Amino acid sequence: MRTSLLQATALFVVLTSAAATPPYPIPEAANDAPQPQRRQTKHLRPIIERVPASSLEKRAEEPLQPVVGVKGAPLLIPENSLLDSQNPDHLQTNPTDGGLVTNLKWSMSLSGMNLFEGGFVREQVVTDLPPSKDFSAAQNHVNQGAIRHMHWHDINEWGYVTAGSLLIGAVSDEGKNQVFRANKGDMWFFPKGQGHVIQGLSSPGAEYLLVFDNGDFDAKGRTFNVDDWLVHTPPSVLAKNFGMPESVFASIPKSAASIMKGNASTGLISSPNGKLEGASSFHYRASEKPFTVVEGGRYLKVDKSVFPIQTTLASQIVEIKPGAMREMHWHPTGVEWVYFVQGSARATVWLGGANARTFDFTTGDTAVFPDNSGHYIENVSNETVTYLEIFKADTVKDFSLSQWLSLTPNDLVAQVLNVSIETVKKFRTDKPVIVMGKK
Ligand SMILES: *[C@@H]1O[C@H](CO)[C@@H](O)[C@H](O)[C@H]1NC(C)=O
Ligand SMILES: *[C@@H]1O[C@H](CO)[C@@H](O)[C@H](O)[C@H]1NC(C)=O
Ligand SMILES: *[C@@H]1O[C@H](CO)[C@@H](O)[C@H](O)[C@H]1NC(C)=O
Ligand SMILES: CC(=O)N[C@H]1CO[C@H](CO)[C@@H](O)[C@@H]1O
Repeated sequence: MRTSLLQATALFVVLTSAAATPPYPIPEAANDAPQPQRRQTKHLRPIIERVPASSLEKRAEEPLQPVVGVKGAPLLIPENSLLDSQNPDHLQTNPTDGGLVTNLKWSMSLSGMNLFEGGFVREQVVTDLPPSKDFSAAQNHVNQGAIRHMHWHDINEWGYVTAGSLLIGAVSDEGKNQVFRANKGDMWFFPKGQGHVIQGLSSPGAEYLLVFDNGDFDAKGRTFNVDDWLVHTPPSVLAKNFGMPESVFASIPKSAASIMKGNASTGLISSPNGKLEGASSFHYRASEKPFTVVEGGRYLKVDKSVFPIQTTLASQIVEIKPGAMREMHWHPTGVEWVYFVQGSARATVWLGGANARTFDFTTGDTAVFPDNSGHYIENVSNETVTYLEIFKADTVKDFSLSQWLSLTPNDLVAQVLNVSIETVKKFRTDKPVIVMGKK
């Protein structure tokens, strides 16, 4: 069954010389032929579908198609319909999208798990999401009693408890200490160089999200685990440093695992130098703070004014009711890093110069919105969307589009937007943060 070069050349000559009368039939008006009636949208807005696990089979028969109005065509080859259904605004490109916006989304589900006896860690670093130069993140699990080894970093660390509760301890350079219980919804902040330890308290375990103010979390010289230091120090030096015989250090584990199983600590330790509390506290009890409640949801801003030690990685927890939306806005302080804790949402990121792209998000997704980019976040699910906004700044600052437009002379704005002055007068002058909109 070998085809010689000569035969192949002869075939090529036949095909090219017969171009005037193709050797295959062309159906008449092929382009107008009715396409198989598969799922498509008659609206500008794409069909957003979530996939209940029970209907996976049905979903496979009737996948979402890259068709919006008269544009696009159903796929002819098998596709990853599960992934497409999570990214409907990529498959059915929003007609108002345009230009080029590179990918701004990463799903923790695409990160490899580091599994340990006692828990796991998976990360989003700059090589996963290249525009995330200012931020990296890690999703962590510690079983009850399991310990995240004592360590410090050369970058600032922000933590948020997503499930269960943790025991966290730290000692300052002045020898003051703090041991606290961080419950679900609480935050902490450790400035670079601040040693700390984390242990799971609740059963069966606890989970937390870490965000660092540098995208390259895996760089050398970033994480300093105490046992790693001790096993890489001559035993005679350990003996001299601690004033004890070398033999007592022979049992230090050689493993480089960052999480180990263990038993819950009593948490009891007092320092003769005093406690870290008040403005020196590393703990912010966000779970006990009142959110600002608005019609479309609620939010909690945590910046330096309420959590003094947090000089960067200011954050805002936002909860958007079904159908509501984080209003159109932008941030003057830099790139925004985002993490979706719950629910499904979509956001269009606009970079100026006619560049806009709509992304869909669901639980466990991270994203970065470029410095000063215009955006909104709309709940497109039937459950509350909870997400975190993080900034490499000591404050959370944003400009509301509607507030800007409503508080500029109305007759001027009406001309710029080519709408009536009456319309401009109806724009909100307050800053709702989350809007319910009109049905
Ligand atoms: C935890 O406690 C149990 C029972 O007291 C003990 O057998 C075990 O060695 C302890 N585990 C660790 C890691 O210390
Ligand atoms: C939301 O609930 C409504 C009413 O039960 C249902 O028609 C709709 O399909 C649901 N939408 C989503 C995205 O689940
Ligand atoms: C302004 O709006 C009117 C319709 O109300 C339209 O005819 C006109 O072309 C618009 N002007 C511009 C500059 O788009
Ligand atoms: C309550 C409400 O408005 N829910 C909406 C959330 O978004 C989805 C998708 O757009 C709609 O189907 C729901 O009606």
